[in-house]
Amino acid sequence: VSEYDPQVLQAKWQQRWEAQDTYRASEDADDPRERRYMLDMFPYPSGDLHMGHGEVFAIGDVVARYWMQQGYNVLHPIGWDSFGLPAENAAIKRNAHPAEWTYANIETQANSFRRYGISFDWSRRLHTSDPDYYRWNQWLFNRFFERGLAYRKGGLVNWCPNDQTVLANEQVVAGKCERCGADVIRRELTQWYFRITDYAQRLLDDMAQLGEWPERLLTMQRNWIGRSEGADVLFEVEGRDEPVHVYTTRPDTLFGATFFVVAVDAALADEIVTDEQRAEFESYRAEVAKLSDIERLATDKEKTGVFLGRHAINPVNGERIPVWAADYVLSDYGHGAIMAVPAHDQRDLDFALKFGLPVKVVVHTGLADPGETGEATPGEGTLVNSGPLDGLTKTEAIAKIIEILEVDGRGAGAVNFRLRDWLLSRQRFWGTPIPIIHCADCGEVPVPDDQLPVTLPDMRGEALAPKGVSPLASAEEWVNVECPKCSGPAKRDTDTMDTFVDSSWYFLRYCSPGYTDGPFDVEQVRKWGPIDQYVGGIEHAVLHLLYSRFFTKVLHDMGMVDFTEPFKRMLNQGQVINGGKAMSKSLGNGVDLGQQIDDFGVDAVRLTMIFAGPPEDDIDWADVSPASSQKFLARVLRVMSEVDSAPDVSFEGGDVALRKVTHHTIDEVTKLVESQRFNVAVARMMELTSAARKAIDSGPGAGDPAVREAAQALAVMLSLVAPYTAEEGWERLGRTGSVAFGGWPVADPALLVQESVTCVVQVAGKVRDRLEVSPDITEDELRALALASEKVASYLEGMPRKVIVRAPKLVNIVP
Ligand code: ANZ
Ligand code: ZN
Repeated sequence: VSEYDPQVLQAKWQQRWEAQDTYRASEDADDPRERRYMLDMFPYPSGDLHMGHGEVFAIGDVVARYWMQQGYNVLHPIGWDSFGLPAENAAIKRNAHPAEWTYANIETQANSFRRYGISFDWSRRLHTSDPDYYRWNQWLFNRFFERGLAYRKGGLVNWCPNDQTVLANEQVVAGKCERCGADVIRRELTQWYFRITDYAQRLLDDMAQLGEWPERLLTMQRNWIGRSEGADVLFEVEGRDEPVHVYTTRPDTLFGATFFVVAVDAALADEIVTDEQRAEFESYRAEVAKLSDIERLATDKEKTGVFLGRHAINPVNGERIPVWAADYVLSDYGHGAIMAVPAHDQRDLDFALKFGLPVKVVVHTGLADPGETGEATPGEGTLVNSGPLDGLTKTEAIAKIIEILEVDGRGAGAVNFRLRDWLLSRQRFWGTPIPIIHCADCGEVPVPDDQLPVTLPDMRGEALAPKGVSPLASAEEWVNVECPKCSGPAKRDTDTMDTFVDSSWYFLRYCSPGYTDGPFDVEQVRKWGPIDQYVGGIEHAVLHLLYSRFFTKVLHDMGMVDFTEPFKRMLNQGQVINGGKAMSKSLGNGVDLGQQIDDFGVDAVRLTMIFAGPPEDDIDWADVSPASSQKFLARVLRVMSEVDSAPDVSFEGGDVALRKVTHHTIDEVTKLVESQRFNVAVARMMELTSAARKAIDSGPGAGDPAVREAAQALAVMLSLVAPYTAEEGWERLGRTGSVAFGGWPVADPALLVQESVTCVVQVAGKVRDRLEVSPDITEDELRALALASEKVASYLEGMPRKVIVRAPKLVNIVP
């Protein structure tokens, strides 16, 4: 492939694209083109780009370039999610400032992106760690604060002992820190929260707008929000004045409640435990504090608990039931206390069997007694042992008991969500300072908008080391300020914001990146938003993708955006793995993107990624061949170089057979790109390349207009995946301007007509009809056609017959 030198093409075209600002979105208000917004999740600047980046951005670029070819004014921006822990850890190690590491890595990645040929509009580049970006995080925080959507509360929070910071629930995965993998523990701390729970129902309802999101993603969000319907029931507890609330999804089983459980870490447990039971309770509580939620809730975990020495009264039948504390009841779900119905709930049954508590069946399901089998019966059935509910179905009983409870003032129907408020304080340095000043007299006072940004003080090296309190606390000069309200001595809040705040609205900033009167120009967002296609990892399902939806709704309520969902269509790419396993240092199976590019060229690497399979699937780098991709690209470029006709030649008189192949390919590739089956689209381009090659070598020859037509269509279609080769080919075809705007080819319907073959229909050995049929016709279809033929019909009257079908060419009807 000597004549195909990818590195030479890259150098040549990269330089031209930059000089001509080829992919810049037009800001011209008079530009008549419809707008489209294509976004890839912005990268975190940890070192150079890796294979994963290579894949996401290759996929996103197919979409962006397709729209450019179709004549849209496309916004395809890039920026960096540049606050966060790794920068800080690197700074501590090198005794440097986190900014040094961060911005050096950003430069490295920016250069790699340019080389990788992604069609970014570089003029809109942003970095979330720039004060003129994070200033607007603070401004938005103030707006949330004014609306009661940002608030501070004490409580048990997730704490990563390794990163020495709190984590949001969404950042705890299977009991471990999402970032570093350490076991997360619980700590009692006062922290800032965003009231995302106020939006729980809308986050669910608006999913109706997300028909073009992967179902898997929607399911994950739906489960995370976790809406359930049931009832709040009030139980009197002996020795306590106020009744205690429990939330249950099965109020129909109220007559089967045989004990009561309070979360061991709930204030209520501490309050009601009797003196005799206190010692045992406290030691149990200390044990549980070491466990994560996941461990606490694991269904296979042996049940544990202690009796609190008190009894509760069942509101419907006055029965006294013992009150226990246990870890399988969570303090921050429902009301942190439950009525336990062991016959119909497995966790309650396990607990009852362990501690010898009674099991009372109240729904007859036809299954064996749970007290005997150890298997609870949660399913449908008929109510028994339940007074006024006897004989009812589960659904009827739920309605009836809610009615009874409401009449008696002992409960009411209720809806509950699993979603918790978003904990946003972090005890780390490299983030957005929370713009609050704590004053002994005035309380929490927001830093006035005109004093934003609150910038980070200059701190470096050891001063940033995690100590369990925010490093900012030691910057005394920075911390001690005047109260903006009373001018008395006050202190800044020393926590920084979760970096997911930064990414919750960056896509809006891209619409007007230099804007100084607000986080974004409302008019520009009206023009560009919402995002037409978003591409990024499924790992953000209940993090970034949920938070961004929440922010968008709040901004909508503030009148700043006119849509309620930020991302119309979502694609979750697969991972690049090697040898069937995720790439990792310990396995030594890492593949370096830069090295692949050095070896095979950008286009071959990108083509390999796209050709490997559907974009949602993982790519096993051990199964693909960038070397064959490179050979293919050399072959296409040769075809384009050999075309021997004028750029303005009419295709009309060209070889019809090749023209048909070209137009079929255009038709199919268009449909395939629309339905995001990019890999098959590439396969079709390969077929067209072979057809053009054949036409040159053993067909009508390189001067036939059909060969130019095929080559030009190829250049445009190929530009989606292999922009350098396509650009070079376009130039060699004598075309001016970038191939990126060559214009998507349109298939001519006249050239799409199916080929047909002639089928002979014989009756008793004599030809009676000829039918024009598709070469793909099935035997059944052909039999039906032949028997329906009028010419044949007269010969068949009264004749007993056997029909022999040889599709597509022969039907023989014999007596
Ligand atoms: C009695 C009952 C009987 C229940 C039965 C279930 C089956 P979802 O669907 O997740 O909302 N529950 C309530 N608060 C809890 C807490 N803080 N920690 C652990 N479990 C809690 O589940 C609601 C059900 O989970 C509630 O309905 C309650 O148990 C339990 F046959 O009440 B049920
Ligand atoms: Zn004050």
